[in-house]
Amino acid sequence: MPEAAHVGSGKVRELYAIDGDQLVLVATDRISTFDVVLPTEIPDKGRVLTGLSAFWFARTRSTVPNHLLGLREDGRSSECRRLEMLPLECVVRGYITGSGWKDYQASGATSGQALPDGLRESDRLPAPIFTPSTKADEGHDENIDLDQARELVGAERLEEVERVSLDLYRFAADYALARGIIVADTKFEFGVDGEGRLVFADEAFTPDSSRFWPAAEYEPGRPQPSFDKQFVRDYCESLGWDKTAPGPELPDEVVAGTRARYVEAFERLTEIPFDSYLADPETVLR
Ligand code: Q0N
Repeated sequence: MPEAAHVGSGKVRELYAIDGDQLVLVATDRISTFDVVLPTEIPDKGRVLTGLSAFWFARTRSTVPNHLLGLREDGRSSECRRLEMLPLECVVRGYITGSGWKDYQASGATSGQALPDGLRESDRLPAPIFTPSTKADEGHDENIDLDQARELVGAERLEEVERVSLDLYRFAADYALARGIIVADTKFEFGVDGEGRLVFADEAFTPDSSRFWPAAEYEPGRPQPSFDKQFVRDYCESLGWDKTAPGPELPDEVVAGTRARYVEAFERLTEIPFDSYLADPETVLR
């Protein structure tokens, strides 16, 4: 992209500046597991994630404005408004898993919020909770309590992002559950525009920013299979790989099975054939 300056890299996405006001966010086909990016790509994974994000941005505009300006023809690149990002990862958990489950086992709480006794791993919480974390450039984000979050963004902005985050989660989790997918938890990033308005940025309810579980297989008391990455994890576990870089190459059948799961998530949630998205990405916005 010679017309744009590279401004940032994530594990699987790249960010370019078109000018002072506009960015292009490109979702690659890279996949990470156990926090390691694998040498093998999953064809169309980036298109699935870009299309899903755009779908959710279009459907949550009445809750909060977002950074999406348009989708490019390639289906993997989105043009976005350039914002001042808040230094906070806004996590909402509807189920107790991952670092929330670890915190709960150690202390009965997560992010300083007490939880009922007797929860089992993967249990649904009585109500979704807002558990912010700090952005770590390298390695894991660190869970923080609401007092620490308030120091980072101020009391008013924190109240606003908590309310908006919970609203977004309730909407998407209900929507997804009706289509057979549990959104166990999710992570949002917000920015602020030139007028001081809160804007939903980055990605929206993708399998990379959220834990998607197949509702048909949900059974609390154990870890749940990942909707999208379970074949990859199972294959990696079968190798006895030590989960440090470099990760293993994936065989064709694992790649094909994983691609099919990403496409299935897209089609279940959007009710749009993935081929229709490839033919005209803006289908997800209508
Ligand atoms: C921004 N990040 C997070 C993509 C994700 N609209 C925006 N305006 C200004 N900055 C950002 C956005 C957005 N979205 C978001 N970094 C900058 C992480 N990146 C890392 C690279 O890949």
